[in-house]
Amino acid sequence: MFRRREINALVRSAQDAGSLRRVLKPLDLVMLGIGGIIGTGIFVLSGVAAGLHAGNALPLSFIIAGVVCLFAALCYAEFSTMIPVAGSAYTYCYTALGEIWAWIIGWDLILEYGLAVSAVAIGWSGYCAALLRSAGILLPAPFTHPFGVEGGIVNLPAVLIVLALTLLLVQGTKRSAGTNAVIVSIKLAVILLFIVLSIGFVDPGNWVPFMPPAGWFGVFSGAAIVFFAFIGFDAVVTAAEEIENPQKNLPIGLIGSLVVCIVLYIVIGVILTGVVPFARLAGPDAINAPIAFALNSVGITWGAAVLSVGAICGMTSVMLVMLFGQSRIFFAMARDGLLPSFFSELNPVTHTPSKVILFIGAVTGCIAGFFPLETVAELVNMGTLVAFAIVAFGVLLLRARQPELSRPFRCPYVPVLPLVCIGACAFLILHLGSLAHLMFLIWLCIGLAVYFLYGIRNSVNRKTSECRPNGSVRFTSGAAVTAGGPERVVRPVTGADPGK
Ligand code: ALA
Repeated sequence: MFRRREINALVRSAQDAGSLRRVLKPLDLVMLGIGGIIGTGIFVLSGVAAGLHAGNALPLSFIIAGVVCLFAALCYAEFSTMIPVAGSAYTYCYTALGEIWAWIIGWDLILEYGLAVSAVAIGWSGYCAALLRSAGILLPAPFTHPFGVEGGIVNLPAVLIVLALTLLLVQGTKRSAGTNAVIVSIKLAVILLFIVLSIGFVDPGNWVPFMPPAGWFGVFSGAAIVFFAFIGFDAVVTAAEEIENPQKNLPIGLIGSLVVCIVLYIVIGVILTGVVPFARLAGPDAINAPIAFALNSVGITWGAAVLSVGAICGMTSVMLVMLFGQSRIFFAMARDGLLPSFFSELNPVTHTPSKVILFIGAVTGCIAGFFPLETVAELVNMGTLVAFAIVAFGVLLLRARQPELSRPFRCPYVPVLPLVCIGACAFLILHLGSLAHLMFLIWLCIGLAVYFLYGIRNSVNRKTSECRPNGSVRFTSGAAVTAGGPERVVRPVTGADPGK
């Protein structure tokens, strides 16, 4: 349960035959990050955060959430350059904390990415229906709502968009990255359009008073909500095995995409609250589309329509990145034997884990089609904050346990920065609802049951490793620790570790 993977062997095994192709460049990564970040959070939740919690201090909420994410990104950067293999926080925990912790974090990330895809698909469907309605095309209610909601049977557009993106991802990573770059360019363009069109309508009188009625509590509650708007940058590291020169390019992708989004969000927050008195953002007309509402309110209706198209594009790329990230976590967990080997088989033509992508697409598509997920954003935030805190803890632990390891990127101000990151994540978790806490615990219990019934028995570590006195585990580099097919053999090391 507490065995750890040995880093050099882990990297070697990922480089062996059967692994993914390194095709992603720095710009692809920044685009991948932005693709995962800008979506429902800014286009929908910014209105909720300003109207109901943070008021004119919305930019402060963005700064707080953004800084927490930046600290987490620096911790991710240290880990991901040290261990540039698929699996993200899951793999880092395997090396720093041990198998059971890796399982918990992997299970947590499956929840985060899966529900994020479903939630964004539902939002996407709502935006699409509204845009078509404004063009005079009415979609039938039974096929735009889940069963039991407003006469609905299935939210068909949500299912179809998830399936379409699933098929795109199966085609191959480079093609997906290319499509993502086009979509991200469109959404950046509409955000810049919003800034240019609305900046002339800012009334500084709207910014008074600056602090919300609930004071700092409102600002922090707003930060706990808009945190959702930053989720997604961590998906960059799930592509670690498909990145050229990951030691150099991963930090660029992680930190670059996050900084671009922090700056854009602060500017949008300032302009939004300057154009519309914040209390109006909580109104029924604004709550689902606050940014388009701001343009409509100053009479630029064509701009609002263009922005809606951009928002739809934005949500599309978020789903693409999240689906991508989830498939790579599954892939890594299955490669380690903690999930059935079926999930780690690569398609020989496209070099993608196509079976797992199709499986995930089907499950998240069903959730999007049949469930009204009101508390999903909170649950997604919960899962992500837990993941960030564990990664920061892992950085501290590995610095103490293995200070001699080569770290191409070093997180600055250790141990202060990771400790602040852990504290800030815990603080934001406390600002989330109790339902999210409860649902998270239930998901965790299900995960532990799966681990003890399947993972612990089939773990590659357990079957093929030799435990060192300190509990870490070595593999020979002669075979890939990939899918569990009969041709893929992993031999325990009996002599010196050649990677040392
Ligand atoms: N950050 C992503 C969004 O806002 C999850 O949609």
